Amino acid sequence: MGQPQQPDQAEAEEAGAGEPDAGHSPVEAAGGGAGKPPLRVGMVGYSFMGAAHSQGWRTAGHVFDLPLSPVLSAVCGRDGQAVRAMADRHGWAATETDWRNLIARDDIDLVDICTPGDSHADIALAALAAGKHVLCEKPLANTVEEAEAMAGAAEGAYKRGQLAMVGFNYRRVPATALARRMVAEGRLGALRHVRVTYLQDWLVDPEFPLTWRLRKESAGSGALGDLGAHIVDLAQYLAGEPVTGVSALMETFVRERPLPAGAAGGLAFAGGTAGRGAVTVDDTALFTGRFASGAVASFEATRFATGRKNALRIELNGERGSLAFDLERLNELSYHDHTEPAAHAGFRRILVTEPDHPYLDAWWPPGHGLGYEHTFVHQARDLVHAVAAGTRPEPSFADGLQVQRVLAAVEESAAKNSVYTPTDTPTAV
Ligand code: SOE
Repeated sequence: MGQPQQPDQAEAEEAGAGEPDAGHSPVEAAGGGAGKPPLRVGMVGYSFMGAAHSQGWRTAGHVFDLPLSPVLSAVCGRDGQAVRAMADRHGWAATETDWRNLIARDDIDLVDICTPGDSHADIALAALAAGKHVLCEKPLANTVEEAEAMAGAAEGAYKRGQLAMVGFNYRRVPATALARRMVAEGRLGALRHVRVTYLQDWLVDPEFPLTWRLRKESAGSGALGDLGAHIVDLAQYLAGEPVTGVSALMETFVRERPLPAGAAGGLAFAGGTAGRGAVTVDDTALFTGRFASGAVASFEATRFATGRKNALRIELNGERGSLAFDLERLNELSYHDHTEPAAHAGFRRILVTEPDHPYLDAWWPPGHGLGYEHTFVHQARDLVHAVAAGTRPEPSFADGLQVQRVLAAVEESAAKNSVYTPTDTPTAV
């Protein structure tokens, strides 16, 4: 399978305006779809997340028996040449250089938004108004106000038969889905602690340039929105309840960085730089939180955890047992059953590769593990099923709004010397 050529290409350049690319003939549907009605996807953004979502759409129908067959109809980005190269590599039939033209196409049923956060609201609202289903990368938006508008529009659209989902892909790791199932079965009993960290280190070098993820106007926030959004969603999803308030601390360690000379987007950078500019987002966010049930949580999101590449770890402790997960060992789930006799109780490793584990009936024999990209295949699978059945997909835009409220409360608390800050009116998760 083709990997993205340059995961760090210009994500910030992806949502712009320009001329449609008319001269390319369609390629085949994403497969496994003989005789099935199509679900025609148009994607905005074509870099790291665009590549990951492409994997999802292209593979889902080959692995799972889906009611609709995903078709990679068109991909959109401002740089016509770069987006054409991406389309050829990943199997998209056509390209556009203006997202408005993509939305206007009548060969698109679903718009998949993989751009930086500053364009999520505009694209999602326009796509819903045009009658399309929407999948939007996380975080849902850059502000609570935008997220509220999006969740409101999604609710109205749902009544017209359109669906809207947020791309919190870590819900779709078989081990986290199994953890959710075990919590819902009551295996942990009353929940006491949720302990979650998301650690990366790609900003440790002070000469790493000021890309869009380091600018408030494009990313909304830093480690908080990028990584914190994931762990807030995962914690709420696994606990089965929303965070109701937080006390937070945020820090920006490197306040000025070189400006990239050209377009730059991702987590590795090879281009030139020119001048310096101010970093306007957080490098790290640490916060504690409360759940309505009385359980408490701690969160840490950082891009400065030297040596940690993509370490999302979550542990839940309840009165009857505990669960622990580490994204860097994503085929495993640790479980301690506290009702067993102390003499032989203890954490044990569940190898989450059995056919009766979530998503795994369609994959490889036990022990033949999955990876990061499969979360995007599962995301596509779940959304296709929801579209076919007309059921509300999860995580919904309302769930994305709830996460946004927690992020806003974290920023407010950090600005007020960590004072405890409620998350407003929590929606169900
Ligand atoms: C960068 O920190 C990033 O690519 C996030 O934006 C993704 O959401 C996460 O899955 C991996 O890391």
